[in-house]
Amino acid sequence: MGRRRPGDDPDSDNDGLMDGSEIMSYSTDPNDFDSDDDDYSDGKEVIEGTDPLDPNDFPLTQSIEGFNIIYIIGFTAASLLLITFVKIKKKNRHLFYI
Ligand SMILES: [Ca+2]
Ligand SMILES: [Ca+2]
Ligand SMILES: [Ca+2]
Ligand SMILES: [Ca+2]
Repeated sequence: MGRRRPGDDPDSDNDGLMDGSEIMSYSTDPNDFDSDDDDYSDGKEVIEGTDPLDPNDFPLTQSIEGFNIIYIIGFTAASLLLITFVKIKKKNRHLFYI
C-alpha cells in the first residue's frame, strides 16, 4: 500500500473504475464494462449514484427527475426574486416622487 505506479491498478474493461476499486469498493466485475448489463457502464453508474450491480437501477430516470426538480426550484426562485425586485423598485419610485 502507498506505492502507486502507472499500470499497477489498470482499468481493464475501460469503464472508468480501476480494477482495484471494482473489486474492493464496488464488487463489480473488473473485466466487464457493464456488470449488470443495463447499458450503463459501471463507472457511469458510480458517478450517477445508481447501483452498478442492479439492472433495474440506472441513471436515466434519476437524471430526468433530478433535472426537473432543479429546474422547478430554479424557476420558482427566479420568479420570487423578480417579484421582490419589482416590488422594491415600485416602492422606491413611489417614495422618490413624494
Ligand atoms: Ca474497470
Ligand atoms: Ca467493470
Ligand atoms: Ca450497468
Ligand atoms: Ca445498474
